[in-house]
Amino acid sequence: MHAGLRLLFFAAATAMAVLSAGADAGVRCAVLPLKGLSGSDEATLRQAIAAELQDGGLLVPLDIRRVDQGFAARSLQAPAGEAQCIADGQWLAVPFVVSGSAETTGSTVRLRLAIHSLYGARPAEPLAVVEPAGSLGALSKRGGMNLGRLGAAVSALRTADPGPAPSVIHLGRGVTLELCRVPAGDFVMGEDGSEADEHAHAVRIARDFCMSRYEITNEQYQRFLDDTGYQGVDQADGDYLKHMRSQVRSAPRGPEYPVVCVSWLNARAFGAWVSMVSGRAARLPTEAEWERACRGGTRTRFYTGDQDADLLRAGWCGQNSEQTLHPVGKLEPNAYGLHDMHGNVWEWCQDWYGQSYYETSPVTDPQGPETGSGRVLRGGSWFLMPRYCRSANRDFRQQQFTNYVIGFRLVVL
Ligand SMILES: [Ca+2]
Ligand SMILES: [Ca+2]
Repeated sequence: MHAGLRLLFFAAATAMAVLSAGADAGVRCAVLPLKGLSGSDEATLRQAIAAELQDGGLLVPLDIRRVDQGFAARSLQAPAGEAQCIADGQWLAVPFVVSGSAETTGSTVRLRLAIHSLYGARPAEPLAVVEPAGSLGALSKRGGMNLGRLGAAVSALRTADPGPAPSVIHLGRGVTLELCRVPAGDFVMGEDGSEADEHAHAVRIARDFCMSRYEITNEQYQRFLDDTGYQGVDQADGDYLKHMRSQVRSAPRGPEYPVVCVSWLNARAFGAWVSMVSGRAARLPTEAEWERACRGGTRTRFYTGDQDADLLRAGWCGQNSEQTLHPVGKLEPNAYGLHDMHGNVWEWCQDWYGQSYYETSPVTDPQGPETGSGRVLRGGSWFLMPRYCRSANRDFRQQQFTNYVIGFRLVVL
């Protein structure tokens, strides 16, 4: 991985990525429903908060109606705590959320407003808190709440020191593996009206997990081979490079490209090595973990939207790849910070594939069928039409199979 990339504080990187989209681009945020107020008072104050943040020139709050519709559709209330703020921000796909509560004494309303960076090292700790108080009329007057500190806290991230390292595993010789946190929670897995094996159903991921931010790269895989002398188990007698050369004459072999021509068995072995090196359990994602991670809180076909054109911002597919794989991390990440979940290379999952598995799978942490003839592949590749790169699309191959469009990433607990 590029040395500079390793050092970037995740929150700062996110803020800068958004800001670099254009000189006038603001940083998206969402003002969540206020606790302790209801009806028109809540609506009035929250609109005023959003307007004042927007006036600050840096933050661009989502339309309040859109936030409320999302809450209503999910039967959610005002956030009960920091963890809920983070979860809400993630399904709203914004890097920052503002949450608040109010206490009313006589005609005085005391607000406590906090802003959270969802991708900081400690998202549960607010970046800044303000506590304006006054009558409803005074607070909802333009600029009446003095919210400058909330915007300033976001602004400060742009120039901050790199700060605490993001979650990183050191693989030796300066090679690292960056991780993103994927929150526990409920989501709808699958997509009705698409392919027969994608029956939409409720799934619960019981605990947070980390996932590698990028597809595993040549550099990382080579560290594993160098460190262990591992001889591979696959249809190419373990010589993944020889096999790869035979299939793609001019395949990019740079360290920052996703490793390909690795069987499921070899991907699993890489996970075991990372476990040994890091002292943390590392393995392939279950199919449910993979889809939870890919969606980043969305229900759309791609984490960027429903249209094929939306995919092109996030994933290398047959329409934008120029018929080759690409270095990891060049396109738009999802709300969890994960790159290339759509396209570039297919990704092995831990599970056996079962065509009708979704009909009978347990709600909580499904692990795939007991047995099968192939292992699950997810996300599509640079080679394929957009519909094969959807969040819900499933495929499979035998576990010793390798080719030049299949790679993987890891879950680390
Ligand atoms: Ca991929
Ligand atoms: Ca499929």
